[in-house]
Amino acid sequence: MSMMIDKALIEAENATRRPDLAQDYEALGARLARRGVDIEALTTRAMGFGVAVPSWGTGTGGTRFARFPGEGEPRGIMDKLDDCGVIHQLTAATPRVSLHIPWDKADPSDLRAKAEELGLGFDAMNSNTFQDQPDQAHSYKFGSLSHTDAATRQQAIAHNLECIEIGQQIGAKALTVWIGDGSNFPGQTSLSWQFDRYLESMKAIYAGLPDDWRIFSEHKIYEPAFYSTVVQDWGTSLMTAQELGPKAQCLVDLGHHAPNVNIEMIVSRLIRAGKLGGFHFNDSKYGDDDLDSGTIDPFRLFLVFNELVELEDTPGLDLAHMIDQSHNVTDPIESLMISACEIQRAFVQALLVDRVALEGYRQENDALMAAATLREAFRTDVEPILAMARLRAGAALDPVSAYRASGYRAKVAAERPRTAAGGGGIV
Ligand code: LRH
Ligand code: MN
Ligand code: MN
Repeated sequence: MSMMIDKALIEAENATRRPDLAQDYEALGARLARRGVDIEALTTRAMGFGVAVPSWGTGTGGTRFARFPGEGEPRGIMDKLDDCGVIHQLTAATPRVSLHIPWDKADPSDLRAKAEELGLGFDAMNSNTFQDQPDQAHSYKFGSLSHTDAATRQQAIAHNLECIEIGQQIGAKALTVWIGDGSNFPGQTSLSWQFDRYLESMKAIYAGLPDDWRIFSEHKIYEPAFYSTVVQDWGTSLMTAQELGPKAQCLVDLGHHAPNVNIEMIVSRLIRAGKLGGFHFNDSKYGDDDLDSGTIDPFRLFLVFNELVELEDTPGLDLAHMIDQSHNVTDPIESLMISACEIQRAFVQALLVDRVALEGYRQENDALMAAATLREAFRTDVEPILAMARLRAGAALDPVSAYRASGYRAKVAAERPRTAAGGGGIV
């Protein structure tokens, strides 16, 4: 049974907000027209924007200390897809889901049928060689694709090939590889030979990639390895993508950098190298916090999109926009809806940058006015554009309000048994 939200409820919710939106949209339209900007063009772009939801984000996350599950946690991938269907229904901004294998392993035809029923597609597949599964022959305690033991490496390669195979059956077109391999002590591993082994394994996976697929290499500065990590930054990720070939690109997870790193610069460099494949959006204060997008540093998110918009006509640029978050104290559906809207907001704000003026200020070395040009776009309240995009797509003007009014969580809680609280874990 589909758990989608009743359309009449969304319409009733929207009806109460429509008059205000009409006024706000008109006022913003007039304001933008004075700047020579057509609000309708922006609304069309907003409607065309989509970001994928991570299946694993629909359950309450946890830290290594504890997990505090909420009501009605999804029991498996079919429940997760139901939740993703609601997120898309109410935001019209999340048309695809990114799966993690083996967490989401199921009969591919069931996955396809369920997604179809919910109007969803699938984005990049994610492999998992950072945990041991109950039935596996070789442990990843000391690494996976870069392990010293050839049989362990082979097992990790085979898992990635299986992810591609599953993905092919459900219409996915990319595989994201993130490994936890590294070391906890200086001297524990050879920084050089370990990377060579990783590359060799990645080449074996690349060889099994269909022609119309891409493989994304995701870097992360540290964790779970605390002294060294094999793919620790965008330099190693770029080396990997260049070594593998044209179907290999880099994935930037916003939380995977040291504090203060200029991520928008990394984005620009990777695009210029033809090697930016996609994103894992989230926000962070300290490390890989996986907090909701745009909740800590919305200006940084805007600056990332500023680069994307400035370079959007780059030939061959085809980005997989995905969210990667962990929700510990909120209803994951609400967090994912808010995040999708914040990502979409950053995109629309970046579209507002007066690029002709900006380039003029750059040429004149007018640093103050160049920065002011960006701020003018960032400070513009584009909510009426986002809301209008949702209204026209049949989604909710206020997704969280409609979701709460629907009683969805209580309804699914009646079917989904409470999950156990307790020890840590990332999902
Ligand atoms: C690693 C990561 C990676 C994993 C996900 C669960 O920190 O960002 O993308 O697949 O978390
Ligand atoms: Mn990630
Ligand atoms: Mn992460």
